[in-house]
Amino acid sequence: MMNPATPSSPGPGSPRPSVRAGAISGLITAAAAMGVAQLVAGLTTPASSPVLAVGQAVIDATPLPVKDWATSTFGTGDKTVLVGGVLVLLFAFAAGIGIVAMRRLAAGLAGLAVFGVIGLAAVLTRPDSAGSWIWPTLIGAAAGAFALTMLTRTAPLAYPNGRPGGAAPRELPPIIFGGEPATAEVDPAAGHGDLDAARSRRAFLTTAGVTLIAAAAGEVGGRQLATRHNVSVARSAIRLPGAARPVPPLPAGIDPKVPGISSFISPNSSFYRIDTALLPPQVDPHGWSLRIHGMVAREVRLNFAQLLRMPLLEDYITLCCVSNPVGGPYIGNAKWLGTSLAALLRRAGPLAGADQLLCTSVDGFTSGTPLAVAMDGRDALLAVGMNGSALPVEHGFPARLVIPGLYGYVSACKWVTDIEVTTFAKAQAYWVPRGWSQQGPIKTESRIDVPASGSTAGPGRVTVAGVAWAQHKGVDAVEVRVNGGPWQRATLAAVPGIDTWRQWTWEWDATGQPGGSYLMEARATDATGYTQTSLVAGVAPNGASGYPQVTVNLQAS
Ligand SMILES: Nc1nc2c(c(=O)[nH]1)N[C@H]1C(S)=C(S)[C@@H](COP(=O)(O)O)O[C@H]1N2
Ligand SMILES: [Mo]
Repeated sequence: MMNPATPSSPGPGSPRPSVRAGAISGLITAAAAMGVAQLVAGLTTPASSPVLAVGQAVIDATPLPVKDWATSTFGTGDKTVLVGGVLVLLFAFAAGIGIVAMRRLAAGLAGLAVFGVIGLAAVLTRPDSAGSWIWPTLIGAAAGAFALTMLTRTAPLAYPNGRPGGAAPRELPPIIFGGEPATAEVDPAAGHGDLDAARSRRAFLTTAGVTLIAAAAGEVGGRQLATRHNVSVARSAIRLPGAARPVPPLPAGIDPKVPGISSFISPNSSFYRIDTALLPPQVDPHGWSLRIHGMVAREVRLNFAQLLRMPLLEDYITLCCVSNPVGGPYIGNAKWLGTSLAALLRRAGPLAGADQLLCTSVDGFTSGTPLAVAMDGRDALLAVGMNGSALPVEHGFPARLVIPGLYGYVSACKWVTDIEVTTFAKAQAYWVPRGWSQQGPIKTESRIDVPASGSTAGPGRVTVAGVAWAQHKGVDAVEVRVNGGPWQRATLAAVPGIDTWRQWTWEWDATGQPGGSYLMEARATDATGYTQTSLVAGVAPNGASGYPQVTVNLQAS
């Protein structure tokens, strides 16, 4: 469709809307399309928003070096940064579409249609999508088309090179939407140009303002409506049964009184969160089920009520992310409540030759766990509880896997709904084609929590403290050295078992040392006799290694 006000090939001297008006129109069009799409998604299924779906697709498509850079630069804010980047690109293109539309509306609308197609493709390729997920994109695109049409029709016209005849640039009156094309009849030199120009600008600004308000209302309303779908009410209604095998009380000597040392238990509210989900999946426990199938003697299906009737075990297990840099924060320890994964697998009866559990989340994420590890007697859990409450939504409500000794990406599938017993040769889990190792045993590591790097300490005694971990092996020793000097034994706190991190403290007697900066390093030795390597490795492809290092400035004594 052509806008009568904007000839397809304006001569250099003919009036047309300014580039600025075009760019503004494009931006507003994008905002309107997205706002309306968010609103429709909020009314129907929040995950069907094309904005989310495209963001999610970008996250899934991000190559390892970029994801690595984003994580190391922005930490857990990496998703926000990636999506922000996408929005910046999107708005840049939208501005271009607006500029083009001012000359040829049809071309602008075609550009908009390209966005619509990208949105539809993203939405429909989400693992949990349904046919009805097209509506937010379609209705959003239609709203965008309408907004763009209105904006081009009301955009004030200006002479790009000044007015013919040498007068100052002035603008032309608006085209009344749906009315006769007026441009042809208007003689810019006829004398009432100023009044008309003012009217025109007002019409454009009104259209732009109304559209922006609608866009914002859609965005805010859509977000608001999306919360209707959250399962926090269903979650708080859950009464978890007691454990058939509870943990004994924690031994004395846990949590040494050192300010700044990691607490033995990481509270749910501050437990690190890593996943690919822009919106944590909202899984109603009443609709949840788990299917175990593939290379098994008999398929097993389990709903949430049946899961809660199974014997539940309690255990302290320290979860760790493969993306945790040396000294980094992506590790946490919790008391988990769940049923034995091995028992469930025995019920299904894995067939000979199977070596992998391909575990799938409701959002399509998959983790690949060695079958042998899940069955070797360690507390591999299909967990429902974390630190005494139902799993928080961001941590996998209503059910997730927790397996001591393996990085989260190969063991800790959240919102798990499907376990396929298969082989590593046949199936690759989510992160494997993206450059991470198929196998992800946790490396024996340590972290110095205090003193903080760059802080000032002393004079006199300085308490150095932190945590060390070698899940399902156990930490036997931690040593600390200062400025490359001899390694000195730290004091280990008690632990309830071998599946958690272990707190440690060491007193540095800095009495008599001159001021200046000192480098602290630590290393752990696990119960197999292996000592944490000094070899520095980045997080990809199978976890960082090296000694944690902290520099402290010592007050001279
Ligand atoms: N569904 C789903 N489960 C997932 C992930 C994910 O992206 N999606 N990430 C895994 C990774 S990489 C880690 S380290 C752990 C983190 O669990 P947390 O967020 O509860 O700490 O979850 C694992 N389970
Ligand atoms: Mo992870």
